[in-house]
Amino acid sequence: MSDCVFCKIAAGEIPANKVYEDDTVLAFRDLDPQAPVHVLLIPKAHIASVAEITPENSGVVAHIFEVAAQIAKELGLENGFRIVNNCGEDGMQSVQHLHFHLLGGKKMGWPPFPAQS
Ligand code: DGP
Repeated sequence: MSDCVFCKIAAGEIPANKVYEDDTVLAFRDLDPQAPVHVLLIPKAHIASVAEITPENSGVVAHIFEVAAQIAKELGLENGFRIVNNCGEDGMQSVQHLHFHLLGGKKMGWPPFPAQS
């Protein structure tokens, strides 16, 4: 997608602080970190969101989680971490290219959202 910022990062057209790359997956530091470790994992091929995952493209999602486990070890997150996906408007997704947030290096809170009536 020509106007997709994460497609541009995957293509090397926009710089990113990469922590992992292979033929199908890229991981890079979030520019607005919410934890001491905050890495985004994306498929290089454009998938808009979790809502667009199908039997045909879901293999890369499994691979993303394999990579996440590897990165977590490499970045010293032996005590645990959180993987977050925001999907769609209600999920507060701001970049319309599938991505998973790998967050760690501090004790997380739960629930992750303010209570509402
Ligand atoms: P989300 O709200 O789940 O769609 O998260 C999008 C994240 O992407 C947000 O934490 C900020 C990050 N982000 C947006 N643009 C860029 C960029 O150009 N470079 C990097 N490294 N991160 C970006």
